[in-house]
Amino acid sequence: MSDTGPANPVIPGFHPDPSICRVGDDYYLACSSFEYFPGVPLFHSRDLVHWTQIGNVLDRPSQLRLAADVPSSAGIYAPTLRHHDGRFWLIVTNVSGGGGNLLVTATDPAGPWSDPIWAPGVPGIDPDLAWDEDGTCWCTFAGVGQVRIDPHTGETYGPPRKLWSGAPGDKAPEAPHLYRIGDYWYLLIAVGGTERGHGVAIARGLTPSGPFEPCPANPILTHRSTDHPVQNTGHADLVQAPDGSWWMVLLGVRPGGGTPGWHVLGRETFLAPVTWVDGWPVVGEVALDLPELPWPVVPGPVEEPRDDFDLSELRPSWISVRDRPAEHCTTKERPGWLTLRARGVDLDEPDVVFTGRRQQHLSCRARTLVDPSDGTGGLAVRLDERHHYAIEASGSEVRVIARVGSLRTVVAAQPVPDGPVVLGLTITDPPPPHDARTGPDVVSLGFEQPDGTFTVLATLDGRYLSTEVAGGFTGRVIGMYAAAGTVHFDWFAYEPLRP
Ligand code: 6LW
Repeated sequence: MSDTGPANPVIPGFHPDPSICRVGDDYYLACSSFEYFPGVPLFHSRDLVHWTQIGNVLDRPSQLRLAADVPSSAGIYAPTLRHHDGRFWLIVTNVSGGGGNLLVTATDPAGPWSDPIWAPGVPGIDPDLAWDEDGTCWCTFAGVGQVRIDPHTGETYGPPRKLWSGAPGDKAPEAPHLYRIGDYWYLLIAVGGTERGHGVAIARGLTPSGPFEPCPANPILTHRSTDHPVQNTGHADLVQAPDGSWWMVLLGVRPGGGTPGWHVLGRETFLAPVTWVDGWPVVGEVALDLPELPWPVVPGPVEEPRDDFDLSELRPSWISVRDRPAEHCTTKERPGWLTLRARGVDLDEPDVVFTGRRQQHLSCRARTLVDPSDGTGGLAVRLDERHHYAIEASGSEVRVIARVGSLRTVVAAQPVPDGPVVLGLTITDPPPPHDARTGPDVVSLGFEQPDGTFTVLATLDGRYLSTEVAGGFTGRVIGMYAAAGTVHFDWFAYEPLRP
C-alpha cells in the first residue's frame, strides 16, 4: 500500500504464477514456490489489494519431498487454485523427484490439504482445472493441450488434444486458464516466456475444447518494448468481484538500477482492472498506484515485523531450502529461540539448513540475535547456492561471506566478544552518482557492538543477487542458517525501508 492508496505489487516479493478464486466475499490466491519448503503459499483477501498468508498448501513431507539434488528453481512450478462443489482444488506441477502433476483438495483453504493425488496423464506444466455444466472436469496445460480428468482420482480419459497456442510465432504458450463467461468459454494463456517478452493472450469458443477464435487485440497485456516500471507482465488469472467487475492477477518484475535493469525480488503478484468490450476483456494498466477501488479496502492482519519464536510452529511465511526436518529446525529445543542444527554444509550446498522469508521491499533491514556458542551460522540474503551474501558468527569472530557464481570469498572479518551477537544487513539504493552502470541496490552487512552501535563490515553490490545475473525463477530470501554445529536465534526482525 502506498501512503496514498492501494498499490502494486499487491503481493510483493517472489510470489510468481498467481492463481486466484473467490468464494462469496473472500478471495484466495496461490503461487509457485520451487525448491522451498513448505510449498505453494496460500493467501486470503477481502478487497484484492490486502493479502494475508494463511498457510502453505504443501506443508508436510507426504505432500512435498524435495531432495538435495533438486536444482534451484526446480521443484514446484505453477499452481491453479479453484473452488468447486464446496471444496477447494489445487493442481500443480512438481518438476522434480519423479514429479509430474498432482492434485490436492481441502474444505478449509488454510489447510490441512489432502495428500497428493497424481495425474500422470497430464503431460505438461501449468495445469488448469475447469468444470463444465455437466460436471465434467477439463485439465488444460502448457503448450495448450487439454485432457478430461477426474480430479478425485487423477485419472485422465482419452488422448490429450491440442487446443490453441496463441498467434503464429508466439513463444512459450503456457499458464492456460479456462473460464465459462456468458455464452463463451474463454482460454487465457501466457505467451512470450517469462522474461521481458512476456504477455497474455486470450481466445474464446462455444465449448470447453473449442474451436477457439483468438481475440483480435492479442496480446491483451504485455509490457514488452516499453519502459514501464513493471516488466515481464504475464502468467495471469481472472476473477470476478461480487459487484460484477473483473480483475486480473498476474506476475511482473520491478527492474532497478541502470542498464539492463536488475530485478532482485523475483516475479511478484500484481493486480489490474479488466473491462469487457464486444465480448473481449480489455486489461487496464498494471500501475504501481492502483486506481481507487469500487469498494472499501479491508486491511487484513499484518505480520509482526519481529518474530521472537515463542510459538511451537513457525509462521507460514518462513521457508526453508528443500526441507525442514525437526531435528534441524525447531523452536521447541530452547523455548523462545529458533534452533538450527547444521548438516555440516554451508550456503554453497543445496542441503544447507536455512530458514528465511522472502525479501518483499526494494529497501529493507533485517537483524537477528544469534548465539553461536555451539556452532557457526548467521544471517544471509540468498538467491541460490551460487548467489548469496552472509554475515556469519562463529565463537569469537564475525565475517562477511560473498558467493557470486564460482567465486566465494570472505570479504571481511572481525573479532567479537564471545556470546550472543546481533547480526544485520541493510539493503538500500546505491549511493550517487547513478548512471547506466549503477546496480539496483547495495547490501551492507555488519553486527551490533556491545554498546548497541552498528558496525558495517562490508557493503556489496546487489546486482549479483539479481535474476538477470543468477537466472532462475525465484527471488531473494533473507534468513538464518547454520553451517556447523547448533546455532540458536533469539529473534528475527525485518523492517521495510521502501516499498
Ligand atoms: C511456470 C511457467 C513459466 O510454470 O515459468 O516461464 C514456470 N513460464 O508458466 C515457473 O514460473
